[in-house]
Amino acid sequence: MSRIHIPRIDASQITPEHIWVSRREWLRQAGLGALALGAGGLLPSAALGADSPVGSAPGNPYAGRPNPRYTVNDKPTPEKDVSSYNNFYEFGTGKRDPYDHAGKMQTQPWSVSVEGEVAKPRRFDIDDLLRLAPLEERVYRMRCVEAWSMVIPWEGYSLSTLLKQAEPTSRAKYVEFVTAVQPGNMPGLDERIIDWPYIEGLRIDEAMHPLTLLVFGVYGKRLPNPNGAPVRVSIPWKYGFKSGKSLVKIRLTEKMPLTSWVKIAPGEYGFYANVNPDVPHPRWSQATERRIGDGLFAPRVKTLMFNGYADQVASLYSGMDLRRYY
Ligand SMILES: Nc1nc2c(c(=O)[nH]1)N[C@H]1C(S)=C(S)[C@@H](COP(=O)(O)O)O[C@H]1N2
Ligand SMILES: [Mo]
Repeated sequence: MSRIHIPRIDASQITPEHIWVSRREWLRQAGLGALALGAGGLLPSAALGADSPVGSAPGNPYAGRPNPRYTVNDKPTPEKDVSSYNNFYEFGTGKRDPYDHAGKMQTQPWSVSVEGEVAKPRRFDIDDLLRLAPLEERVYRMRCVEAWSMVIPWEGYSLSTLLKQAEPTSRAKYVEFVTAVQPGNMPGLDERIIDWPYIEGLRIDEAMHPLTLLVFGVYGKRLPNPNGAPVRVSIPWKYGFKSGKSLVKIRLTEKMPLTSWVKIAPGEYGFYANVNPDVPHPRWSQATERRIGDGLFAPRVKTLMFNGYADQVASLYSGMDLRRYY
């Protein structure tokens, strides 16, 4: 294992906590903005349904403020494809299985514990998490290891915001993501492909990178169950399998976690799993991808190094042999 690179964070990327507008204040401003423009972008809170975590707040709690710094210009994938063409093996291995079966997953109440190498271990319920910071809308590319891709407008905030709350110790070198297991509600658990729960992980500097997003919504709405309700991560420069859905635990560790796909097939899936058109999967090329929603006859798209995020993340891997650390 090569040495750990400490991320360089320039001051402009750090938002001091005292200048965060409170979530309620942001919602108020968003509401006034929409009224001033005459836009009909706000949903009555009743329309959010009984499971709306902040149902009493005015406006739509999932309409994050667009963050152009972390938004790509590609045309977003149609909303119906984002939730109906998917991988979520807890519900089966078919691309439509999550859409057909994830409705039974219980997402309320829900909490996420942050533990391990932290000074302040804590369990956050969903309301706590939503109150931590205003949501941003970021349109991210998503590239599955199976060579299909999407462009998804997520609503969330940087995972670093949450991790800082727990105060990682100097021994925290990795972050492990543990996702939900609900026997009875997840028909895919019977297929014993994965030793449940589904586990993923990042190096600490990857986890603290501002692009690594803790996601609560998509398309301005609460996350649908097939996309990992009520909270998941999105790491846009890595293959989709790194982005664990329906998180229940985040554990900071000194040792590299043994992640689900590395455990199943270490010769095919590495811990890093950075999108890399130059390193083929042993059984297929990673040079191009099929954009879901473009139609079956649309030309394939060239896959970009780090999924197009090289300017932002390549420095995390300087000096590493990316053929070896795939
Ligand atoms: N818990 C869990 N998370 C998961 C998976 C899974 O099977 N279980 N599949 C991964 C894979 S392979 C992909 S491509 C993405 C797909 O979901 P998304 O389109 O909502 O990002 O979820 C990832 N996260
Ligand atoms: Mo995937």
